[in-house]
Amino acid sequence: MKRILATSLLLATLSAGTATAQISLVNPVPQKVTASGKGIVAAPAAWRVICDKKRSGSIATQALVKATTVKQQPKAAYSVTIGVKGDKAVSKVAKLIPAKAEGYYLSITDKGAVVAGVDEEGLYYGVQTLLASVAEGKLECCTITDWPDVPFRGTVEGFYGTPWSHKARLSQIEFYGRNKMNVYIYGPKDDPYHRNHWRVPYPDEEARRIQELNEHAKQCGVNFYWAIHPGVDIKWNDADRDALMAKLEKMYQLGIRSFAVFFDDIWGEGAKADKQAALLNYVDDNFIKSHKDVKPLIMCPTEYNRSWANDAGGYLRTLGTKMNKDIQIMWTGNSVVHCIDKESMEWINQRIDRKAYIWWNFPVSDFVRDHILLGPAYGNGLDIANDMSGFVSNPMEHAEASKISLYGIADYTWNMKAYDYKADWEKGLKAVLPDNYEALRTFALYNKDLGPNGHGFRREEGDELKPVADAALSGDLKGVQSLLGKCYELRMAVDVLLADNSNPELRRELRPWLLQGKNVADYGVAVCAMAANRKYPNAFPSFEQAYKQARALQVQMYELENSDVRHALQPGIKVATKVLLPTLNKLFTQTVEAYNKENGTSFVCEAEYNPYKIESTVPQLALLPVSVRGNDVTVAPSLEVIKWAKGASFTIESDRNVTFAGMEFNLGVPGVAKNFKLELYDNGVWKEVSLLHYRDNDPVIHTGNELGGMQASKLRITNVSGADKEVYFKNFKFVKQ
Ligand code: 14T
Repeated sequence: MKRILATSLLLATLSAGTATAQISLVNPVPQKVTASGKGIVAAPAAWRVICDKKRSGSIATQALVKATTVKQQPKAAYSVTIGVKGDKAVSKVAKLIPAKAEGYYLSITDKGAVVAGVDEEGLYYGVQTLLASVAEGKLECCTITDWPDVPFRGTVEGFYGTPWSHKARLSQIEFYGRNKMNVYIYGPKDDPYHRNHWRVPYPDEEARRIQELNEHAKQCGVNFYWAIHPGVDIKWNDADRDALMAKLEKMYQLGIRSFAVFFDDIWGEGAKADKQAALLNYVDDNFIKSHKDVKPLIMCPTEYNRSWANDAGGYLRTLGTKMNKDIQIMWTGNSVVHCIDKESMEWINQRIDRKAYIWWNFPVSDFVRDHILLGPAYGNGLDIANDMSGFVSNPMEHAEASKISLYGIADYTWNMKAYDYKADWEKGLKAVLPDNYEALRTFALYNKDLGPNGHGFRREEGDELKPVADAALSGDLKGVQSLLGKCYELRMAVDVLLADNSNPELRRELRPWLLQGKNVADYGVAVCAMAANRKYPNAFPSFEQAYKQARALQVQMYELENSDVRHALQPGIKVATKVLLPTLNKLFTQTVEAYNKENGTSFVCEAEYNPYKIESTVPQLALLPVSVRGNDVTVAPSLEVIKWAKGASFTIESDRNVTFAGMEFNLGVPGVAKNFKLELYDNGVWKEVSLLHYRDNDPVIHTGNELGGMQASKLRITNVSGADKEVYFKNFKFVKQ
């Protein structure tokens, strides 16, 4: 056994990056590159910038001046000539500039470079390409003609949960500029001045921060869109119309020049298409168009995806016909979380009579907070560039980790036909963590899928592992060895990342998943040792030793999920759930079963350790994770409207008897306690416990005093109203003694 371990250790190799041409460092992939002259030469240590006087203050010039890779020297031999079409400096190449918005022409030789933009944006992007291509001290002689496929590219900070920090936003914006994305829509659901208190102006400190973000965005060539979400309680009267105008005007005073209005995730009065259209036309005519320097208005409709669109109700067609054509309309696709294809673009564009502005709900993880999504951005059609007005991604609350897929979204939206998501992913990982790229790659391999979720959106994870998994499960010792190698590889990657100092923010975000990755890898080593021991019964560790360790790691995985490492409302830490962990669990179970059979023993062969199980005839509740923290047992909240059919129930079962101290839950609707029955199961009988609200307008449901001290192994809540009910599942908790 010792020998087996050593060999697999030696054989476990990490895939190393290969040396490639400099242009490969440029993101996004340029439209046209022609190699020329001397090929790859050493980058100059210094260069001098030549441009028309009026260009000296432009952001492209500033980006060159601020560059750390190559110094500015007025007498340097290497010249960088930059300008916008019409400038004297670039008159010689004027004809070579592509006639496409934000396009540029770039020529790099060993003597000098010329960057000529069709506009200021194009010039800025040409400079970004030049800077990226000298990043590693080399320079590739070539000419590039380049432009973006999609006019608006970037992100919408539109998720629920902890909004990004100010520092994270500054870093994001910088990243967008570098990767040629031009949109950041600020719309965090949990900013009170964006949504719940949309009428209230920002306090000074918050206003100053938004101003700083906006200024920074300008420097990075990014349009900072400030979004407002008035639908929660808007009245369709002059007072609220004026309140909206006043708030927008205030934001304009702060320097904001791009705006969005969101009507997502609301119902009732706020959700009426004709009212929304009339209001936005008013805003468009009297605010957006009256300021010459403001970008076209973006709106997010209430029916923002096909599965929610009630075609007969005519909501989308009303927006399409009544709303000014220059107002852009957002769209998430066939459902809330979905990839976009040609057919779905045609469907929506017909209805809204304009090109939809895609809001892609990836890599957002606010509905699967137990996962972190480090996989590539793939699945959208490569033939839909001309069908959309914009494409933004809704990312994770983990800003730094989101950059892996955002790097891909930058690439996809710039040059769709050339988008190769696998190659892009490798580049993205390098861009996010150049010093420890291999470790990040290995770890990311096990953090791609979302696990089962209400939106049914899944991602590939672990396909490359399947042959190894099958071999190991078939009892082939070589297969077990290879699986062991994978576990070591993961273990090593985790340790490297846990000590990485090159991107401390990324390390902080990944930490819970890294700690779980360590558990999974250690568990894998123990399970492989158990399996190997079936062939070499006298080797170290013995079956029983390895079994004991595997069991201990199952408990540790469970305990970590329920520890302080995660926020109470965001329980669970899941890693490698698609292939690796299920494989290890299967191998554990089959190995224990075989051992028990042969030896007449009765070691527990179930792999998953969780004392609580949910069962529910309300499908939306059946998959919610249960977590424990001290004496509190919590069920994760859901973001959805829950369709709770009459007679349907929700049951939590424990593997032992629990003594209850208290309980409360929130179905989001005041007064619904009377529609539900709570029962506890003890010794073969169900006993009812009363439910009540403390206040009329308070949705929280409490239990009667009789609960305290009761013992039970199951708890069941049933809709006894005699009718189907629509509720929420905002909070659910009981407390043990
Ligand atoms: F505005 C939209 F385009 C949109 O996607 N809205 C939200 C978004 O903020 C959130 O991050 C995303 C992923 O959870 O989905 C939307 O939120 C939902 C989706 C639901 F299905 C909220 C409640 C739901 F029931």
